[in-house]
Amino acid sequence: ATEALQTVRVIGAPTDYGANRRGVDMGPSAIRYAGLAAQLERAGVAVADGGDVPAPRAEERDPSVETFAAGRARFLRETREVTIRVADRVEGALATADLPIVLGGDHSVAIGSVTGSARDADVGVVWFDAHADCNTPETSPTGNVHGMPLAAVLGVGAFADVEWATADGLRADNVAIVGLRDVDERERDAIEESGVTAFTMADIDTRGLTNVVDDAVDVATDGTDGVHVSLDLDWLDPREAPGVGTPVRGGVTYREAHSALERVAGRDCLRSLDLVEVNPILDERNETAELAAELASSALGRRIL
Ligand code: HAR
Ligand code: MN
Ligand code: MN
Ligand code: MN
Repeated sequence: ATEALQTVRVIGAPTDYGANRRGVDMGPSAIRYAGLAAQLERAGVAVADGGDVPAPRAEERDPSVETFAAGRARFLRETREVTIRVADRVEGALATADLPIVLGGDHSVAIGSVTGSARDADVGVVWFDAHADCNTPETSPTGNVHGMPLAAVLGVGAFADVEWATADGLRADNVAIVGLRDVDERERDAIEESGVTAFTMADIDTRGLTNVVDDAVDVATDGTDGVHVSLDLDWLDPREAPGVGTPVRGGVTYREAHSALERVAGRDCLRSLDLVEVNPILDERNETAELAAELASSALGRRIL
């Protein structure tokens, strides 16, 4: 008998509430246009695209600052609406043994993918990003929720009381951030406090990418049922990935990025995946969206030989 193909379920989340710069809401279209389905098929999986979750345009809404005892979070109401929709779709995909890929959108959409992935399972998270995304409404210098999703899912700071944002089956012990090079002053304490494992670009320089990624996957697989990988395209160097909301020089190369996701595929632990922060307005001929599609193919185990 022939083995049934794994189906990947594509879930678009066209938001930019979490960011200052308009444009990442066009990420899902750009990544699809870049050939996501064809790239995934190269990895030997079947693709089911369920379209985008409804996401109101930022202009239609008041960016009213949510009232926390201390601090602020812009568009938190809209983020909540989208989070719940994304989480429901991710949960639905997993319930039929499909592998969900969430296309952002700004990185706040990961609150939905992680909470959805961790509803009925113990999950680990590998977070590829230039940024730690561990701000809380109290520590954020901007109030932008895309700088907060990891703190949110872990229930750090003011998020302790925000039920919809907290991931049930996730422990900080199983979270690894890889590629840090832009961390805010007060965010350092939040990282420390949260107990996540954080690898900087300097760790990659010193130990090499494959060692660091292997360690990150060890952290995320320890005692868990599977791993959620959140890929912020600003993880890569802006020379490779110019079309992102908040580029930071000194990121990983094209080859290192593929290598990282190939390592993940080799561990056979992938449960759900985000491709976020692609900004087509700032991109060059859609190359960053193409990169996102290619990297998804590597994460799904595209074979070379
Ligand atoms: N740390 C900054 C803030 O909190 C920048 C946010 C990060 N930008 C992202 N997320 N693209 O990875 O506002
Ligand atoms: Mn991010
Ligand atoms: Mn980032
Ligand atoms: Mn809950």
